[in-house]
Amino acid sequence: MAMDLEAEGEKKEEAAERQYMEGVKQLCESGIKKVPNKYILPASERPRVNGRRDTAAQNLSLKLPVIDLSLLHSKDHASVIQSLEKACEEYGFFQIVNHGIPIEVIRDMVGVVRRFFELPFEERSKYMSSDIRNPVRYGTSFNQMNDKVFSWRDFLKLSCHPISSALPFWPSSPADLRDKALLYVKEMKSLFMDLMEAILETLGVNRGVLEEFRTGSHILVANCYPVCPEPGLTLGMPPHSDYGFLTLLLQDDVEGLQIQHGDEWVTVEPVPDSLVVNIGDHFEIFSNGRYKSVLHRVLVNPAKLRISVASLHSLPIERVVGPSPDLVDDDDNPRRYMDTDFASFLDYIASCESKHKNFLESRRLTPGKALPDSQPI
Ligand SMILES: O=C(O)CCC(=O)C(=O)O
Repeated sequence: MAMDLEAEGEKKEEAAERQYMEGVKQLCESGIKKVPNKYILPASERPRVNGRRDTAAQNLSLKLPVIDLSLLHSKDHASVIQSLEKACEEYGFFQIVNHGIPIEVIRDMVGVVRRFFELPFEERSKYMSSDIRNPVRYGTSFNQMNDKVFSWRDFLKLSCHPISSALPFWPSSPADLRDKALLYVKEMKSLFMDLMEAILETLGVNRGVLEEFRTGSHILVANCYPVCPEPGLTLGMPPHSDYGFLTLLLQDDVEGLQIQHGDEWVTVEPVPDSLVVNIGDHFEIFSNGRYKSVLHRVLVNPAKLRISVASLHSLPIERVVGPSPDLVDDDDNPRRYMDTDFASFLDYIASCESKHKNFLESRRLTPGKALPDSQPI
């Protein structure tokens, strides 16, 4: 009898685990009224502690620097470069407006992503894969193969480089997804190149590396954060930093993104049709620590589903990234990071819970830590 009960309990648990793997959208459609234990964070990691609301919930939100990119190619070039430098140094995050991307391309992208997540589960699940090297991947949580506590988020990841070999793998439904996403991806790439050129100028480094970014890695991550019945118990994404050089983030009009600024978590207010830009781990390494990749997380809410689309850019995946020689000086500014490459980052996230900035920490040099033999870029 006891054995029967135990076996039944195990069966139920296995069924629940399978259901969690199918994603939050699917879970919500089963009519849950409470957040399952699988998603409940330890009290110290929750967005509200002891019933008190945290900074975001008190509506203390941060006005990130807003940069008008149309001025980059005007007589105000020097002042835009100065604002970019200040934004990268003080915040690691900024918003851009007048970026030149047609508004319909932006709105169509959010629209088609929303329609993708509204598809029946059978359609979405065709793209499920636990292989992080797949050119298309539908999944849930942050790192679902390793997360002990799941995040309240489903995602669709699309490889964008080389585009001709990635495109045939992208979802064929909704029927306009490939067209809409392709237009968006091309705009993102060109905006990324403009931003990189300007930010390399702020660092005063040799800009020879710019050409290499043309064939660099580019991944699009569409995120869906369904309505959550108990948003104080879980997160849409745990605190993390991004691995690449720059992330260009499109968020809809629903608040959720928070960045760590000083000791506080502060909400990044959505600005219509703008993009949020942030420094990634590779850029922190390249700048030898001058520009920091900043921890960020996502809150969920009880009223509105939220959509965001992150465009992650870096150098070609086989390329070794290290501090720029122009920013290393053995006497005054010694090298602070080991070289790294994309393959070691992928191995790292496949093998552990990649939260916070622990990949970057693994590359940080401390006095006495030996340098590997590879060369910096
Ligand atoms: O949804 C957001 O606002 C942030 C997404 C994010 O941090 C990511 O995709 O890495």
